[in-house]
Amino acid sequence: MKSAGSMGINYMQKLLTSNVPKEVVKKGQDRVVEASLTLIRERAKLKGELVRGLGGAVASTSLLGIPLGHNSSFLQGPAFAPPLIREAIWCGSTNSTTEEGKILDDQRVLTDVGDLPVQELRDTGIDDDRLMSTVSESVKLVMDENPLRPLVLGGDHSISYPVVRAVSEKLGGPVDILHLDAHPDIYDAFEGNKYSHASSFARIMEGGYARRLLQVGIRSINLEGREQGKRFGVEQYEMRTFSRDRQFLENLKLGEGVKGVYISVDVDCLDPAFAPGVSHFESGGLSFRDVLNILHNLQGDIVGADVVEYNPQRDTADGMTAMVAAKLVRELAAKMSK
Ligand SMILES: [Mn+2]
Repeated sequence: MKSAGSMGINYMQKLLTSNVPKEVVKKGQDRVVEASLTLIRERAKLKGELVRGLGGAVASTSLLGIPLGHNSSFLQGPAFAPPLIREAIWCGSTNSTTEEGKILDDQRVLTDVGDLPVQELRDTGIDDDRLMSTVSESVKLVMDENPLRPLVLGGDHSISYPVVRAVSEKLGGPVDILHLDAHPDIYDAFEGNKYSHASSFARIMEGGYARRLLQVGIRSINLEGREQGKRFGVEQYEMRTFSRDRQFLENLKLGEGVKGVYISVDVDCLDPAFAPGVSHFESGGLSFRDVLNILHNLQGDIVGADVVEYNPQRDTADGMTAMVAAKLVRELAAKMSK
């Protein structure tokens, strides 16, 4: 079996094993990293100027795509998700007003800075330490442009670690995290990969980037998941007790006394009946309305969010789950903007 670090699309180790001198390769990698960040930086600047010019926004959601799938333990499809989620957001089958009345084609509510070119970056042979740092940098570039706040389109769940790290570092302290998922993603490492999509919340808790971590929708958890949860003081709300916890979870108040609230939504928090386009089918999940009730009623200053693990390669032919992911993004964008 190939190691996690060598999996993925168009990944060329050849550069590193060729006769090209190491420093030449390194310089080339530096240039591609910088060029990739320049595109995000300039788009974020432009969108920031636009939103500030329009005036009146305290917080304004901006989409940032991280098309990264190689840290999945099973399937790689989430690398292809961001453009399909965008297409579904604007596909015209519905209007641009969210359930709570925000208008998405008002750019003070929603802008887009595009995708970090993850495959092109990996194609230079950079390792995941460098790649994840570049993801963090891209998030900080969005946050440089007040009042823009990042809503990140995954990608597999490994991206939440560099994204939350960036948000916390930029704001200068921990956040409270609401994490909706079938899985706790808190393995110390999975199959030897510390950046695995099943380990992102272990890295986040170790880094001290979260004061509270609430995991909701959990229904695939083993002994290590529970022990790691205890070790880090995670509040794990399992589906088997959801009917009991519902009242509490639908009236959350988070982020007071810290830098705000971060929301991470793994599409597989939903029952596969609602969202079949995910890598890991885990029955007994949340309904779409359950998720919206939790999100709509949450009180707190949302400083960043992600929607991850949509896998177009598992979706129905008509892209049903793309619409589901898009609606999550729409409602979250509306909730973040103010
Ligand atoms: Mn999951």
